Parts: sequence; structure tokens; C-alpha cells
Amino acid sequence: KTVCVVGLGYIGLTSAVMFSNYGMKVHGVDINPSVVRNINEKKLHIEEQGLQELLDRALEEGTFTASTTPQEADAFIISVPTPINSNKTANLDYVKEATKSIVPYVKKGNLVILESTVPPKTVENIMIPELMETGLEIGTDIYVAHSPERVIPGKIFEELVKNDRIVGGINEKSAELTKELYESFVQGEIHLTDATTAELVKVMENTYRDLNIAFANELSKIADNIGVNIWEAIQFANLHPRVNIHFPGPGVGGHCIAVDPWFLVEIGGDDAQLIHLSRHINDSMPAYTAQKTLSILKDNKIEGGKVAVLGLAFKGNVNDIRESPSITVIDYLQQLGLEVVSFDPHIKENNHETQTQYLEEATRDADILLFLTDHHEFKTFDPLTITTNNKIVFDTKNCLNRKVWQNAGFQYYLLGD
Ligand code: SAJ
Repeated sequence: KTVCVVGLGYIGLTSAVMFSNYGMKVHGVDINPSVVRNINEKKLHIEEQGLQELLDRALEEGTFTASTTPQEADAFIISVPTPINSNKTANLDYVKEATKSIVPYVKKGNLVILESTVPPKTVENIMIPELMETGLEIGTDIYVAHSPERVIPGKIFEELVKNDRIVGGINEKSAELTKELYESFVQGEIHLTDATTAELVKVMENTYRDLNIAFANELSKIADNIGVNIWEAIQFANLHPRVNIHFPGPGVGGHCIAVDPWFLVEIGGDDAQLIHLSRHINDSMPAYTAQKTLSILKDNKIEGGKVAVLGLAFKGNVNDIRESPSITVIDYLQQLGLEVVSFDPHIKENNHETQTQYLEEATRDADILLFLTDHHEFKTFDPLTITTNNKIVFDTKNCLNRKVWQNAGFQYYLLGD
């Protein structure tokens, strides 16, 4: 079987190399020529454990090729970004353009699969009208399905194989053919439904997480006011067999959890009040974190001061700064008149004006160390080796060992404590 994957980001590229390592001949397409060039030179634009080896093998064995234009194939997989516009409505231009781009290559008997997370009805209202341009009968000549990805960056290859998948077809045959394709490497169960249900399920999953984190963030503010450590309280509450509260933090980032709930707000209107409020609660966390940093400095009689921000990525152990709360926290800190230098061991390119490539440079004259991302490197930092102006640390992810830092003479502050 041959597969053409359109969009070579986190999901498209990882799926493409999986298919090509499991017996398919895969052609990957990206509109960005530098992404294609790098991939062909075995250079990765994303950090993901296991990706380099699988890509190298697929390229060497010739089971994977990449270019900026699609090719004929048995199955087409569309895996492009679905961001939100500044007014928080879904931007489906990439889905539309990607579908348009494959129209000249789609033949009778082909399968077209959408992997991107989309507002319910996107397959029906955006993709189908474009695919009708092929002149082929939808559902009998060509088959169409939504097979949303559910993998977590950092563990993509493990989850691609092990997670259950929800596949929604525009008819039964479309769903069955999609299941057959993914069965080449998926060991989890593949559940079949219709396309709109699959679209809703995927958005619901990420919205559940956003709501749950908003709840944790709200609890962290309440706990802070009454002098309780929220991390300990959540751990205890989660010992109950039917409770699973997520954890607070400086904000919710990434291009999924901070984005997808807006799809439901857009289509739900007044029926989506809880979802809407949760988005606002999570979006309020960067400002809250910056304010807390300022009050910690004030409590220590430091006016102005220099903040060393540790962690720019949107979460631990990834090199992705898209929708990262750290960037917003830095903006607020600067607005509050504080000087900021930032450091992230996972981000090599200089992506931010405050960024330095050297830990020592970030911490040297710092009045406070502000940990915003729980990278594994941070957990093992030896505070005795860090030189600062004032010995104050603010941990927003509960990723440091309080005792170790206190023994090194630091005043240790924890978000939600
Ligand atoms: N976060 C918290 N508290 C928590 C958990 C996460 O503040 O308890 C923050 C993180 O720091 C980060 C943000 O939320 O800024 C999102 O991180 P994440 O690890 O929750 O999620 P993503 O965006 O990396 O991946 C999610 C996953 N969805 C679910 O777990 C329901 C993944 O399975 C999806 O495939 C992915 O979105 C996607 O692409 O949709």
C-alpha cells in the first residue's frame, strides 16, 4: 500500500515514519520547502524521542520520500495545523488548502483521512465539498474518514502504538478501510463511528483536560489564600478511586489544549459557558504568576529586580514554544518593570529576545529564579552550583526538591502553597 501524508509537523511526520517502517511506501508533503529540505537531509525540526532513528531508517530504505507536492497513493492522510484566529474562531484554511492540494491525485478506490483536530462537521462541511471536485462519487468511489491523533508530545511513538483510536467514517466502509490501514502498527483497539462523532470526541478529550486544569488552578489560588499546599491536597484527593484532579501551573500552553476548547465555544455559544470560563481561568494564570513573582520580591524588600525565567517550552521535555505560557509570563513581568533573562536547555535557537544559551548568564545577577517548565534537567539542578544576587526561588510546577533548595540557603516559594 502507498500513503501520502500532507503536513509534516509533530503528528504528520511521526505517523509518516511509522507507516513507512511498517510496510507502507510513504510520501510526505509539506508546503514549507525548508521543512522538506531538512527532512530529506535527516535534520529534524522537532524534538521527539525515537523519531531520528525511524526517519533515518525510512529514508535509507527508500520507504519514505518528502517533497512540497502530493503524489498518487492508495490513502491520503491530512495532518495540518488548525489554529484559532485572534477572535478565537477556528482557522480551517490549512485543512481546506491541503484537501484542495490532493484533488488532482485522488483516484477511484482511494481513502482520504483527516488526522487534524477540528470542530465537529469539518469533514462534512469543509472537506467533502473540496473532494467533490474530483468528480468521483463520495462514499462509493472514494472513502473519507476522521482518525484523530491522541498522542502526547514526548511519548508519541509509544502512544501511537498503544493508545486506542477512534475512527469516524462518512460511511461504514470508509471507517473499516481506515481501521485496516492503522492496524499495521496500532496495537490499541480501534473503535468505529461516524465522522462527526469522532470530531466531537477528540475535541471533548482536550476540553476535559482544560476544564480539569482550570479547576486545579482555581483550587491553587484558594489554597494559597488559606495557607494550604495544593499539590499535597490534590495528591490526597486523587487517592479517592473516583477523583482525578490535574495540576496547577503558570498557564496552559501548546497548540491543542489551549486551542481546541474554543472550537466548542464557537459552535456552542451560550451552551458552552463552563468551557469558556475555564479558558479564561487558564489564560489568567500567566498574569497571576507574574503578580506573585512581584509580590515575592516585594516581601523580600526588593524593588524592581531581575528575574531568571527557567523554561520557555510550553511543557516539560519538549522544545516547542507555541502558545507557551512562559512567553506571556515574561511579557507581564516586563510590564511590571522587572528585568528578565530566560534560559531553556531544550531550545537551542534564540527564539526570544530575553533568551540566553547559558544558565550561568541567566542566573548570575538574578534576584529570583522562576521555574515555569518541569524539564527533567531542572529537577536535578544542584542549587549549590548556581550563583545569584538573591537566593529566592519560585517553583510553579512543583518540580524542585524544597529541602535541597532550602539547605542551599534559598527561600523556596511554590505556586498554590
Ligand atoms: N498542564 C497543566 N496541568 C496539568 C497538565 C498539563 O497545567 O495537570 C499544562 C501543561 O504544562 C501544558 C498544557 O497543560 O502547558 C498542555 O499539556 P498536556 O501535556 O496536557 O497536553 P498536550 O497539549 O501536550 O497534548 C494533549 C493531549 N491530550 C490529552 O491528554 C487529553 C494529547 O493526548 C493530545 O493528542 C494532544 O493534546 C493533541 O494533539 O490534541
